[in-house]
Amino acid sequence: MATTISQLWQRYRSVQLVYRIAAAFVLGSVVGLLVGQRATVLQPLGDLFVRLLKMIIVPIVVFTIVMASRQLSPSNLGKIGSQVVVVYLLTTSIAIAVGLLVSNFLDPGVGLQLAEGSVSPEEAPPLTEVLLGVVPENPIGAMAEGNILGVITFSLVFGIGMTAVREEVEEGSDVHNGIEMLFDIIEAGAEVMFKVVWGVMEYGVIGVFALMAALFGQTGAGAIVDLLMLVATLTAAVGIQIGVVYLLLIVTLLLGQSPLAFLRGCKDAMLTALSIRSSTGTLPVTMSNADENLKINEGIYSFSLPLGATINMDGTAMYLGIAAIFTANIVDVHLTIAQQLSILLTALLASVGTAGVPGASLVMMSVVFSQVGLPLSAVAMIAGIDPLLDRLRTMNNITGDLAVTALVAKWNDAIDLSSGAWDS
Ligand code: DAS
Repeated sequence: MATTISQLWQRYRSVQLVYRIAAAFVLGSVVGLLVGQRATVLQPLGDLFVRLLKMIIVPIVVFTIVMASRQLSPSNLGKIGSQVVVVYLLTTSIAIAVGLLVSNFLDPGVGLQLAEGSVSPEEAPPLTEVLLGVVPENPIGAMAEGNILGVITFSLVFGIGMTAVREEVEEGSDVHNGIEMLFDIIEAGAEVMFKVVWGVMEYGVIGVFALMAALFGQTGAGAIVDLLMLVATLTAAVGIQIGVVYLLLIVTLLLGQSPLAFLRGCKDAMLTALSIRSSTGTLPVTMSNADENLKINEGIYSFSLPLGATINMDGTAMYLGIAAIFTANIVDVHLTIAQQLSILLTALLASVGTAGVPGASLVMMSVVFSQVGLPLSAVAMIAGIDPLLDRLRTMNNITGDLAVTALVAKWNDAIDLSSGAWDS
């Protein structure tokens, strides 16, 4: 009998671990502020945690996406897949518009002066290259380079190919048995990876403590105060996106459910995302919340959540727009509406290509900045507090993944809205 992803969950996840990581986040911050620069000696312990997270991303994505294909036949994957992708792109576009509107209203960065000698913008890859990058030229190369989007695309295509061939050949034939055996092997691989993920998360308690102590030890309270407006702008935009788009529009109006019940159902994943700032690293918890609390059918979430953890990054996309306005303000450049629209499109595509790992936006920010001619040196300045901002973005990212997954599940009668977190 095929093991389901949710059965893997029962065996390996530990909820109180999430709260230990959150406690490490607070304690590390306090220690960093008290100890100051000397706390940066802990940085390697934090870097080790980030490396461990990056180590597990490719195998987790490959095993879970191919395994998910076992539940979905090519026919309904087409229907469900297109619903998921269209709604993902819609919520991301709205998120960027929200970010730009809030930035134009709060004007973060006005009054700050960027140090002279800004770097001239490097040549930005053309938008078509960002789009074509979704298809890997070499799947093994994509895995080696950590091109997560390319890994997802190949895993999806391979998994759908396996289910398509299995449907075409005669049951009991060598090919049919071979494909079932390959699925079993991949399930065993997923089982091992789930065990490894929770081992990495156990270390995460130390890793998060070290990362936060080093961050606040380095920047101290002064630097943070200087950039508080950027944090306030992102916080306001995330609040609007979660409150209006997910809770009011999707959960209340389209699902007809209580927003509090939805938040209760997602709290583990939201807390984990806030703590480890990695959508892909949070994936095991996101899937568990979808399964156990939101009662979404595995055939939907085990496809939409790994995909969402990489291509649906509403918080990231909105942040790319906000950071562009912030940088324009600190170099005293006025962005025209046309330039802001080009930021919207670039941020949309850049967020699709952003991996769900800590600090991923920083890389894509240079794509957006150079697209509109903004100095890349600002990226280094914002990087100082990115670990703080990244948590808000990542929490928004996974909340959007769960809201859209619940909506698509309802459209396909694949969610039980009378039990779990909904029934309270
Ligand atoms: N940390 C990324 C994520 O995991 C988001 C970002 O960097 O913007 O979703």
